[in-house]
Amino acid sequence: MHVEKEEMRLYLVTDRSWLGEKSLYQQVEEALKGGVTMVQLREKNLGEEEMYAEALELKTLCRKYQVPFIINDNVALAVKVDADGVHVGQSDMSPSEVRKCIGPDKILGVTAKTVEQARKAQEEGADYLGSGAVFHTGTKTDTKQLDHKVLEEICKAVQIPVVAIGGISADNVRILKDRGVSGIATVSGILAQPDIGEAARELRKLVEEII
Ligand code: TZP
Ligand code: MG
Repeated sequence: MHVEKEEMRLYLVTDRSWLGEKSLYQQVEEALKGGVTMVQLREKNLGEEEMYAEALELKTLCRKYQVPFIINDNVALAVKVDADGVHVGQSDMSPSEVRKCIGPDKILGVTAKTVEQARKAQEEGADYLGSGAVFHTGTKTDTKQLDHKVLEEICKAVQIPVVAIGGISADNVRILKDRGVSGIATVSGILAQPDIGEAARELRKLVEEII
């Protein structure tokens, strides 16, 4: 499915590291109220049944706010809960395989760190790309920083929207201006903040200013 560039402005990627007293559901709802335009469930250590229940709950929540709900890596789960799409990295199932499983109407997101990967992902049916890490991040330790010149080249090389990810906060988001991204994706820029709704509101405002 084609994804609108406006839907890619502020992409929340979940992480249970920052739960505190709140549930992930509560956190995601606060972020949605603050203006998040897309949500990705990214779970690395949850059992199958718990993940199914959580994915179903979050999908229903995102539908209420009319925001696309994407699942990281787990194509079978995405199909099972009828999520709006799947996001895969370079070492996950190939984009063309994922497309076969999810069909033409779902959103397919692919991580691309080079122009070559970006072009290939687009050819294989990706609807959007995630590129990073654009700044230092403590959230994903096995990722290298992406030169912003390369980010710009990736944006120029494809027609589909590109979101920048990695270490983005209200303090540095302006640095991404003029590189051609359609939006930003963040974990800690929203979920690690004391007021999640306010953090989302501020980031959304800043993103709109630089796009
Ligand atoms: N992919 C590249 S960087 C990253 C992912 C999933 C982590 C982003 O987390 P944060 O907290 O926004 O730096
Ligand atoms: Mg992955």
